[in-house]
Amino acid sequence: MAFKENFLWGGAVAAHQIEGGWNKGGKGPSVADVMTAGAHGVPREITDGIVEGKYYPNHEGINFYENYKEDIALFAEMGFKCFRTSIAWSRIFPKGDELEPNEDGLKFYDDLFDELLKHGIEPVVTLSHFEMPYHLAKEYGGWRNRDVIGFFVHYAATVMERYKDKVKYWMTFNEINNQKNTSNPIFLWTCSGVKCEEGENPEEVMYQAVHHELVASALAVKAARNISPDLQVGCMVAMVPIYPYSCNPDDMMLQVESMHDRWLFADVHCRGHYGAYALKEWERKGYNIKMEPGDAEILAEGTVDYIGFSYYMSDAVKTGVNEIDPTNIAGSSASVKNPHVKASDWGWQIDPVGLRYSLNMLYERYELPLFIVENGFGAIDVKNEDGTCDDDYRIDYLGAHIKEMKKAVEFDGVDLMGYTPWGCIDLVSFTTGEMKKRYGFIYVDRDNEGNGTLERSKKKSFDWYKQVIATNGEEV
Ligand code: P53
Repeated sequence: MAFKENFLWGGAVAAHQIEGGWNKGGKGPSVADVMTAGAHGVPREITDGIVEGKYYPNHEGINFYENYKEDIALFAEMGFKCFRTSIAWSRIFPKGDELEPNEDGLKFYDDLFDELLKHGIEPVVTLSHFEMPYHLAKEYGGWRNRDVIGFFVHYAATVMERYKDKVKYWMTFNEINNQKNTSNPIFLWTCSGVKCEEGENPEEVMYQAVHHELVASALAVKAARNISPDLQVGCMVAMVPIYPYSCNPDDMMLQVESMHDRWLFADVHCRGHYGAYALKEWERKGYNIKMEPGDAEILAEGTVDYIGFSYYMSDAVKTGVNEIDPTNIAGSSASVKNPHVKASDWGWQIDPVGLRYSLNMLYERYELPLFIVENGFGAIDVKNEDGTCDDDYRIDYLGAHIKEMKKAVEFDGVDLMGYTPWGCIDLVSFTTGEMKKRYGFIYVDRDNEGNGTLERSKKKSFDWYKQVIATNGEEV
């Protein structure tokens, strides 16, 4: 058998994309609550506060806040061993800088985790998934401000202490490396609550915010160790591996340089210090990234227990290309289309082999347990009259990825903890705010404008995934 007996099959979501109830139970607004809906090629607008008359799809999400019991029953029916979600920070600390947590918010997650455990489903929890309190972004400038470290660590320690007997697996910052792409303001905003001013260098601002987050992540790891030796804290990086377009040595070297954009974050999380290439980049560009005495020790002491990562697509780079393609979400300035792979309707390049490649690269580099906490196929689904949906393309996508993941375990010896496909129930797309970009095994009746009954129904992939789990990945 390829996968361990206790392999964590499940599904993944984020609070802001499913919960709704954006102002219920004392929750404060988060950075996701001021983002309007966009579309492929149409950016989401980040408004100054909540503006009347605008449509904010995350305000209602798919109303998991009130419907979670029914949804968890469906996950249990598929045989989920785990369920990855995030805690909405602003449910616990509505503004972010309070001393006392909001008991209603804490109670909501107690009930949610109890419901999961009742069904034998292990919660896997991200502390910060693009939903920091809006107040911290607006009044403090988000993670560019060092004070946010203290607020985050207080929040992290509060929830880890509260749920230590219910939640074993934690991750600090979702896709912390997304913000490396400063060409689209959505990434700095959602990762860090940062908006750049005229005349600022967004990359320098980004590195400063990232440094604060990395210190905060290390402090959260240290806090977890004091709370309970049972807790496992991981990082979470978006792994979009970059290939050289050709075997031209210049393309190969460009690939190595481009991959530094990916490694920088995981290097600090896993090794406890910045790579030499990062320090050289700051020196070359004249960046002044402020660090305090003691930061180096904190980073060294707070390395993670495992690596959580998302994998959707690969990318390729070619020398001589110098234009950013704004529709390429994965892209660096040298990105080109890979002629050997197809792409989704949103231009995400479909490459199952790239998952095996990623597992190998990560495992060789860090030799830490790996957890694929997101993978999936965003597509336009058509619901049949009887509520079913023939999403064979999704079965093909996920099946092909699971086969490659199996090779990584069987042939390459990678230590893999689990697999949680993204958006196991349809939810609000992060990059576009659409509902029609669907990932789920479970269809949710809601459209881009917020119309629909919110009724849940099973897609064809529902029974397929149930069988995958029942056979521990033997029948794909
Ligand atoms: P949507 C880029 C590359 C890989 C994953 O995205 C990414 C991104 C975008 O930054 O984001 C993750 O909904 C993210 C989820 C998100 C999911 O991918 O735009 O962790 O919150 O929903 C899918 O199709």
